[in-house]
Amino acid sequence: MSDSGARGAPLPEGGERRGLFIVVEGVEGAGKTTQVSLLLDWLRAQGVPAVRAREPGGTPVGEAVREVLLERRELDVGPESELLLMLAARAAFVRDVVAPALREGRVMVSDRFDFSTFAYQGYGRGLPLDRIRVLNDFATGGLRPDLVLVLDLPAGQGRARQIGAGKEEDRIEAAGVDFLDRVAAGYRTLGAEEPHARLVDATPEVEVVQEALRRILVDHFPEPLGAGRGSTTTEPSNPRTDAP
Ligand code: Z5A
Repeated sequence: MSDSGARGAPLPEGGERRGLFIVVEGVEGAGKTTQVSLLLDWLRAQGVPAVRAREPGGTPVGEAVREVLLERRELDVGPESELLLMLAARAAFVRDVVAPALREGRVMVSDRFDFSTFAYQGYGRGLPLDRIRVLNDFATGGLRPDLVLVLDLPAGQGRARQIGAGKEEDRIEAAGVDFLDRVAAGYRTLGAEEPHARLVDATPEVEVVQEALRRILVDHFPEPLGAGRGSTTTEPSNPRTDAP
């Protein structure tokens, strides 16, 4: 088990934290969904009780917030409202999804968590990071991930991948190139400076990125992730079949 000091406060509503909380972060198109799917395949093939989730989402409240914030492009949502809605979704996500999984000893792999708020609402929208951290701690009860894997990709490359995949811009992505560049730079800073984060080059092909992620996980968690219990070699998988 990690002793990185990133685990934060006790679980909401008590209980022992027996599992691991791993988060994959990065700009849109960085490959989070793809990489989370491959990690889940790899973990489950080793017999690790792994589950996946995404933010915003994962609960009825979270999915409702997701719809308002991402799909309702006609709404004029100010930065403060955007922040508080994200955190409202996070409070439910931690209480109803993350904490039970950690109590049950599962390895939770989440597509986005609090670095998204620091990157988009902090570095991107310009809200003060120190205030965001205080409000985020209130929403999470102080619970932090064991490890955050930040996929590092210039925002333009991520958008190009999304266009290639036929994905339309959501309300937040539509904020413009400068905004997305600030978000990407923010992620780079967080990935480099936060002690419980690792920055991973997301420009190579999918299998190369996956191999890098697996090596980091084996290095960090040799016990629960079973170093020697399975190869880190990427096996064939269809990442889209395991979407949330
Ligand atoms: N948001 C926020 O503002 N504040 C918060 O606190 C939180 C979120 C939690 C959620 O979007 C939005 O909410 C997001 C931030 C905001 N809005 N923006 N911007 P989301 O997470 O649902 O979606 P996304 O991140 O914007 O996009 P995505 O589709 O999930 O991207 P991805 O998961 O990183 O990439 P992918 O789907 O795995 O791959 C995209 C395409 O690239 C696909 O065709 C892949 O086959 C291809 N791909 C993947 N990897 C590679 C490599 N290595 N090489 C080449 N091509 C690749």
